[in-house]
Amino acid sequence: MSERTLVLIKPDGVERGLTGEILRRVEQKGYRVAELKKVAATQVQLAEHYAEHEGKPFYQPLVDFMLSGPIVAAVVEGDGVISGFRSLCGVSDPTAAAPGTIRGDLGRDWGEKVQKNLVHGSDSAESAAREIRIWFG
Ligand code: IDP
Ligand code: MG
Repeated sequence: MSERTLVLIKPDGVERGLTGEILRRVEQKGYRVAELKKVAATQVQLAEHYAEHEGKPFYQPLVDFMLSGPIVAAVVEGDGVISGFRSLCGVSDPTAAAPGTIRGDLGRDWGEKVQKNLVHGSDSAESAAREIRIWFG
């Protein structure tokens, strides 16, 4: 089986009506959306998903943001998709993210304690396996 990554369209992306545009970019790149669902994240899922960031100043704002509305979770498949989707996303800070990327084209700084940057993508094979388990069981 080819590589799989966990993609989340965060509450800002869903709220702004960008779900289709983000999935379009994934599909247009040639990746396959293998699983897709709209969910309300739970505290337990987010504590596990963002465990590496616990204790950082943006941790609680990040969790509150992820609880603020529905998210769309997807498993995306294709050779090289883990780093390939990170490239499609651009860097975390939407102001610095390059034009042509999801965060660079569609995101901006809103002056909040957490950067609302539309999407999450797993950063390694280990993270992908762990995160797919959290969101898809
Ligand atoms: P990533 O989503 O690009 O992998 P991470 O460093 O894993 O970025 O951080 C998780 C999320 O936390 C980011 O996507 C962003 O929403 C938020 N975040 C990260 N660093 C900061 C920061 O310095 N200030 C505010 N929010 C941040
Ligand atoms: Mg990360």
